[in-house]
Amino acid sequence: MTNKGRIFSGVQPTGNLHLGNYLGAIRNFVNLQHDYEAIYCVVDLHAITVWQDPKVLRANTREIAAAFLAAGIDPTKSIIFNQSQVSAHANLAWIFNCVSRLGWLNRMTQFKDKAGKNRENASTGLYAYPNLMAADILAYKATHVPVGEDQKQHLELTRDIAQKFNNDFGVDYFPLTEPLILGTSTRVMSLRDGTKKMSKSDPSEYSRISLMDGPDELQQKVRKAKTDPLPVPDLEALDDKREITADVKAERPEAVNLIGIFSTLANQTTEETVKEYGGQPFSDFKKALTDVAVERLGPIGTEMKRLMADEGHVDAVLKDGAERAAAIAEPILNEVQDIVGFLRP
Ligand code: AQP
Repeated sequence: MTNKGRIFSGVQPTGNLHLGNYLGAIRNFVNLQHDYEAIYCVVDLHAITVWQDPKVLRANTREIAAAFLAAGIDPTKSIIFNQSQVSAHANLAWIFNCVSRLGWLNRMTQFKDKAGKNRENASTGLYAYPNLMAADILAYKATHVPVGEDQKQHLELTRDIAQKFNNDFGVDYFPLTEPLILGTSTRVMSLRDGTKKMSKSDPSEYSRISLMDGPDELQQKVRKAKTDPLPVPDLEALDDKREITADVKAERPEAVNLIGIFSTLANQTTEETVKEYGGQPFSDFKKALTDVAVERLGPIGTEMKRLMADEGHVDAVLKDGAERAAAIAEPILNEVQDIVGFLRP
């Protein structure tokens, strides 16, 4: 393992890859690959917990792989692959279905959000999703998982499963994986509603910035982003940690969200941003936000489009990644099978 340990993280190929996925996850993946042995997965098994058109699923799988590459993940250094191609994930998930408890899954807020009122009609896969996520991570005995804030609860469940497995079988086998919730944009909010997270499944295109938006789309979306009549908050809106106070966040969620996005894209602190733009009308600040978004996201979108037109290259990266991932996960699965008592004649 390289220096600090081994990381695993995944993104679902469910289309509409957005700025939240980039700032909360993919951007960190790029930085972490220098210090950790990194395994980055396009989690297609997770995607089918809700209906996916097969043709679209294939295209979306390539889209995420292209985003990983375009953002700067080096496939010769890190592993990039799609989950279904390494059977250890599904195998270990079944074992974890038998370790994990119904009571634990019943507490998962993501299932409640995603199943909504139509709970009886949700797939059993959607319900058991966190067990598969634990298998994804523990099939590699990953020490750390970089994720956005929304995945923290699932990570805690992964630790519970690891601990129960170790206790049940009297072994010290699985590590207690730590989340890495990094950066200033661990929870990017919708451009239409600052109390809802930016999400792939929001029906409004104007709620999110897509990684493949061109300059015109970026400008339009930022211009239409909801704000309030007040100017950009100034230094008085900061607490003693030099972050926006909880009161201002609660009163002006959309304004605070745009400041967060700007600061992260511009690689500067909240304090630097409010010092520079505090008191100015939002129309001016939105121009600056558009410029930095075009500068930072434009090249990634262009490279993604180029890669998506080169299916052969993307598929070759995924195939090579799956072989390297399987070489790590298969021996771990075999050891787990021995611990559980499965005969391997
Ligand atoms: N709004 C967000 N802010 C910060 N990080 C985010 N992530 C997702 N949304 C935000 C992080 O992106 C990674 C990949 O997410 P995913 O595609 O596997 O699953 P998700 O969390 O279900 O993504 P979406 O976009 O929100 O999709 P839907 O609409 O289906 O729920 C994760 O590390 C996640 O934390």
